[in-house]
Amino acid sequence: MKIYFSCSIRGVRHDPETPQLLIDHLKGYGEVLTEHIGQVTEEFEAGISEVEIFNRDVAWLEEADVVVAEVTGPSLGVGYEIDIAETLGKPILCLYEETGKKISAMILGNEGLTLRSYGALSEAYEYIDGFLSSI
Ligand code: 6IA
Repeated sequence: MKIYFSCSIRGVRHDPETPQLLIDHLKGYGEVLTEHIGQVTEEFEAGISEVEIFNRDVAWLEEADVVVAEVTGPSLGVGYEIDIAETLGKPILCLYEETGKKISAMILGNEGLTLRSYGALSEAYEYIDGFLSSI
């Protein structure tokens, strides 16, 4: 299974550890096309242009069997990727941590998405397990 994992990079990154932990869990189900976005370092964006990033990510979205998005921190890129994935007809799981802050109504109000809120990360893993085994 090819998995496109989406999470905030230049938007609000609410917890620096969570993306990599989710990616590590997703790897148990197949190839995570975006595995490099787990760790954002100073060198992270060196050597690749904005156009190359956009084109590569759209190609990966086309290639993916499923999209898993961590949507706790607001991100233009994540919202945009969810829209592209929806247009492509991909199954989409959106996970967000219960922080007390409301997620955009454009996500919460979209009945075409599978939305799950988690407290402990173990709950997020359970939602991933349920979603991916149903595909
Ligand atoms: O608006 P944001 O930056 O928060 O958008 C985050 C989303 O856009 C993520 O889900 C990524 O899939 C995508 N995205 C944004 N920047 C990059 C990126 N830059 N590389 C891949 N996807 C990105 C750094 C490239 C670096 C590893 C050489």
